Amino acid sequence: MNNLERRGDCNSNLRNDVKHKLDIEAQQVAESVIMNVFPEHDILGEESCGKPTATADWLWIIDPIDGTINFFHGLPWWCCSVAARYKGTTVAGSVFLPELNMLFEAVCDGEALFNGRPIKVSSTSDLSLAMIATGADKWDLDKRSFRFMKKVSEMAQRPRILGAAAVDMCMVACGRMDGYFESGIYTWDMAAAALIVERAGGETETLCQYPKHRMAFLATNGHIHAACRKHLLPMLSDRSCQL
Ligand code: LIP
Repeated sequence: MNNLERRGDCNSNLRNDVKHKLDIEAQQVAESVIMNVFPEHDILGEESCGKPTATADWLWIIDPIDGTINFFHGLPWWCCSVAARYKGTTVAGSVFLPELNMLFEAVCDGEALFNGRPIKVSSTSDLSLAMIATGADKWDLDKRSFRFMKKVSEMAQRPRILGAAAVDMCMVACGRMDGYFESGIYTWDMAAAALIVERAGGETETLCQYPKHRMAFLATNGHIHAACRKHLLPMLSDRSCQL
């Protein structure tokens, strides 16, 4: 938190993304802490400085700042996300929002917690009454841009673009959102929050897997999952989906 005055300290500020120096510094701190205790483990992160290929049984998945552009512009809607996987299964995950002092966490055989208290997904079962978080999908700004935003707007009561995938999914886990979908997020965006949604009684699904850890991902309260999938999956078939 003592780096908030460095919000503007970025390596690049582009139309579609901000590369922030604190992303790299925070990743390095997280890696050194983990490697000091578990030198034989592997690490995967958005700013990964770790080993290039994951061969160990244990893999730590780190997004030091999820919601980087929010952080850069001064919005508190960003988080640090860490997950631990054992032989490919996520066994623990935590998502912390430093400026809002909100900690979401879960282990694979326990309850999802928000600041230490159990949470559960919403009971909304009518998709037309659901609030769904999504992303801007504005890449390339071609005719395909915003088509997912348009679809979510059509199928749900309201879409919301809040700019931090892991936080959006934690809102699903605590019942303040009914679902989350994005057509292109990364393993480090979703790894911890997906476990939290599942342990809160929700459902998560990779609708399409793309190269380099990128995917189309859906997380819901479970009740609206099939309806969301029915609307979204046909839109994904025309991309390099590996599923
Ligand atoms: C962000 C995601 C967000 C997505 C943004 C960006 P970052 O991650 O959390 O959901 O819409 O495009 O990818 O880059 O801030 O860690």
